[in-house]
Amino acid sequence: MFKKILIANRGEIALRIIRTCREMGIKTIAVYSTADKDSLHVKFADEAVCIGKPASSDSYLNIAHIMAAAEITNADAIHPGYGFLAENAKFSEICGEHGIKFIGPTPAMINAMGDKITAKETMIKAGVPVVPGGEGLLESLDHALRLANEIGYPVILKATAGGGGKGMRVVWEDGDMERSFNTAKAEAGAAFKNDGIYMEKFVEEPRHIEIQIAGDQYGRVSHLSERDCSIQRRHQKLVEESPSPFMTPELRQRMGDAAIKAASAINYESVGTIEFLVDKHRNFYFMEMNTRIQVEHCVTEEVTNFDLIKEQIKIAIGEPISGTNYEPQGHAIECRINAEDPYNDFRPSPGKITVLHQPGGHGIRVDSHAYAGYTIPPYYDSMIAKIIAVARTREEAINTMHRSLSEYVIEGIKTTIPFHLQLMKDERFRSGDFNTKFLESFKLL
Ligand code: MV4
Repeated sequence: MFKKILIANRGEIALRIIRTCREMGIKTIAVYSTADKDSLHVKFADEAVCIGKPASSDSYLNIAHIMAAAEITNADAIHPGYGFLAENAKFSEICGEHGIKFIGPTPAMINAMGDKITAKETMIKAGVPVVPGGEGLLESLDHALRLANEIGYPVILKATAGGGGKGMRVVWEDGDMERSFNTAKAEAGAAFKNDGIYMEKFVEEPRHIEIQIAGDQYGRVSHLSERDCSIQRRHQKLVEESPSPFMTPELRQRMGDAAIKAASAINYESVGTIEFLVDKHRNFYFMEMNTRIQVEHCVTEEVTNFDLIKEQIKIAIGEPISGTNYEPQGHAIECRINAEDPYNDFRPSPGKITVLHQPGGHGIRVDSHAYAGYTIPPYYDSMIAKIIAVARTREEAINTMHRSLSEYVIEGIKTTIPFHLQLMKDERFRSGDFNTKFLESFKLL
């Protein structure tokens, strides 16, 4: 087993990884920017190394600084967490060159899913359903117009180097194509230094349902059921749950099979997620694969009783997985608590937490790096806690979540707690009748 793991991340996920390492008897090394010197991950790790100035490019994204920290501390492995370098093929490659195990997929696996057109072609070959559309890059405006008329409007333009919603354009008719084509291309070029775009049929009012998978070094892949992540705002997930209220045993079987095919097609090693769009007729389409542990992994942990970080570390050391698929037991919901003002367009609200009482009690898990007296720096993600409620039924989990939110005391900053309190009482949310457009019409009182 690894003796020492360096955690190339911060915040709640760094703490989450430290907890599992401690249970496994593995020593941990925290890295931190000068803005994070008073962070909990620094205090809780066995060793800590400052890797630079507050800007991510000088610290958590700085490969040279992180590798230097790993060398001087003798790390056997690096866990990238999520965000930052988690899906950086170059980083995975450099770790390998230094004889340090990257706890995640190989560079080839990251690249196979990082380029969306390549990923889609791989999925078609593997027999995974994809959204109908033109194969390959759009060569010209003319090409785009021809293809849109073949597919039928509405269509969506996406960046091949994109993901997570950046640089997408929905086009409803010929007359809108020129402008959309040009802006999509310009945005893609500016955001990803790659202006390649492609086209798909636009699926209206879809659900976002993803399948958690795990693959080992011997080519075996299993799935651990789904998460419904349809409660999103501007491509930021706010609430996730498992099982999906839209799921049926038959759909889980079909989506689970497709997810295993998808991961097997690239011989995927590590934990990962296959994201699908699901329409109202329960047709589902591959959207993208996340080659990392995700923020919302906790809901799967609570309904399957797996520690996914532990599984990820065991896979990295070369242990085989069981090869069994897992059904959710009970129901888990996660609310992301962000330091943002929900009454003011979710504007970030960094600053000092003066008073803090985090919820607890039966059925509640809180993953957070917040403490009373902690100052949230303005440089990074605004998520300060995840509350996960677990119960036998969805209704009970929602009630437990509402109860826990109502006892959460946090002063000094604004948070998204009022938003979640109202959502947990919302009739449409409670009935399970929602899709990715739900929050567009949700009014905070
Ligand atoms: C789509 C779509 C409808 N049709 N593709 C958004 C994130 C990126 N991964 C892909 N996304 C979408 N792709 C087709 N062909 C609608 C979205 C989409 C969306 C997807 C999941 C969750 C929230 C969303 C919000 C707006 C649009």
